[in-house]
Amino acid sequence: MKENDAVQPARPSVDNFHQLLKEAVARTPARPAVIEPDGTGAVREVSYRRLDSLVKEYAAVLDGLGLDVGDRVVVEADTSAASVALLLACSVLGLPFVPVSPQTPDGRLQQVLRAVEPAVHARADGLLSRQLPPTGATARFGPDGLVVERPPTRSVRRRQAVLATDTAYIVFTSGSTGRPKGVVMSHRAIVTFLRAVVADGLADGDDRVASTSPLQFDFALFGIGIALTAGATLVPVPRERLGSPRRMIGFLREAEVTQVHGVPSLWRPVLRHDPELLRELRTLRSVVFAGEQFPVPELRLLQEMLPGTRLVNGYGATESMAASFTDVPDPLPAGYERLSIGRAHTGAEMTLVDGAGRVVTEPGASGEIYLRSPALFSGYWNDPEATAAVLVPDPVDPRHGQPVLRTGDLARLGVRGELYFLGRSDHQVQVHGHRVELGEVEGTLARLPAVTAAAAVLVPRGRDEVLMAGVVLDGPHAQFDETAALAWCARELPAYMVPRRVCPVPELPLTENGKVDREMLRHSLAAPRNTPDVRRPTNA
Ligand code: HFR
Repeated sequence: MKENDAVQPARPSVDNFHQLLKEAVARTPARPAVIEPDGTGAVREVSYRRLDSLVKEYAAVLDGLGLDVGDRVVVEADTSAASVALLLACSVLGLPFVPVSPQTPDGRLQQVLRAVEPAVHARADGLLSRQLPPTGATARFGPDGLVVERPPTRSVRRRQAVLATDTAYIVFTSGSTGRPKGVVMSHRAIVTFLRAVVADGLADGDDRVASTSPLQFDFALFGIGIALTAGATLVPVPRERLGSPRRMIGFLREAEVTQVHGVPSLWRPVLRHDPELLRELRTLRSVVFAGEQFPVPELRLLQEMLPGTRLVNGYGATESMAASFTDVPDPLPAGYERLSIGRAHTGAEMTLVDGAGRVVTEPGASGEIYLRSPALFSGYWNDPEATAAVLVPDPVDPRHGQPVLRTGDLARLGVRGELYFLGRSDHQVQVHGHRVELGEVEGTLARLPAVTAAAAVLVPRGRDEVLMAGVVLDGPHAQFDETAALAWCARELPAYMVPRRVCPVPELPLTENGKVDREMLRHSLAAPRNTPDVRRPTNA
């Protein structure tokens, strides 16, 4: 670099998240990048060319703030053309984005802000203001631009360029055990992963990919990334559409969506109340689900309502964005209990390790999944101990020094090397000294005719803990006989795995990311009304 050159603004490397947009704009500038509500009840198309100009506009404002590569930007928004543009503008300048959804409670947002100490907290236009103490710079953004309300203090520029190993984003996991952890993903990790998954055929330029997860869940970032990489059209589904089957299906049908991304619970309302509505989705070619096991009875009904539609079981953790994409057999064979999570996408590999630390090679044997991949996360934000616990030496040969991801998931090895998900190692609970896999209890309950979904939890009872289960029935008027259900479990499971109670629940409580909220379920099942055999105070 010549001596008298002014410091060049950070120039991104080729495998920067923004590069995915550059390539899509070069290929199909006029194609819609995003289809979104225009605020009048209709939808508008935002072309790749228009998205690119919005990115440039945002990047110019951000670049003027004198931030340094690595300074964080918290983006509080739902998925939209504007929020996608801001993620890309941050990427081109090497500013890690930290997505949070507007539903994030103040307390949790505070935890994230304290952890990442963002240079800017950018909020989408139209969001109600929060009662938060000022945390430094704030900005608002929308289709008309990015406006800095309170400028950040200028950083000393210590970096010269944006590299593939720099951080693209930090996503905070719900941290089921206590404090949420920030998963740090590099540009190289996500670009390598997204290119591999599109090359494996998950989506193409003709797809209209509907995204239904909140922005702080990397399933939403996955939908954005897949659409950009394939040059497809992203169709964010407005949150208010998700609760009502008719409104959700209506939106998907009118937008002529070809692929829907969502957690299994996304489908529960329409499957329970109005499954025939699904037949209206004539343009739907594939459904990608991820995040937890799809209850088999519900999956069967979904498959029946969407004949010929590809159902893809996407498995993986935020620490690698995902690991495998496996087509659900069509039709699902009878007695099919455990969904296959197949084998890792091209460019990655899953290995099973048993309790003794040996690599599992025998079909039928089970162990913990270790993931080998160039798309692994860089570590947990500011938490080297937690990082060292999951980025571990390769169990096949630790000497080469390349770490692998210890997933905490258990799986069984199939005859052709495919894996069958068994559950999380921390969903193994001890009941009276016996190890119980909660997924096994849930799978057995889900085989009862009236049951469409089940969740088992350990509920404190006095000094003891007892196994209890909540079940969702297939329709608001379905009959349920708890005694018969318990007898069924007693026939199918060892005695120590039979729940003390099986309680019909109107719906399973869900976390912010749409997964079954076992903490919430434990509290509701422990509530007095659910335990009639507990002696009531006689003051009634
Ligand atoms: C996950 C991980 C994001 C985008 C994940 C696309 C895909 C996957 C993701 C979502 C996620 N069957 N159990 C399954 N990043 Br495709 O849920 N990430 S996470 O970090 O919040 O949770 C854990 O969820 C895994 O370790 C598993 O225990 C569980 N899980 N997918 C599946 C699953 C069963 N398909």
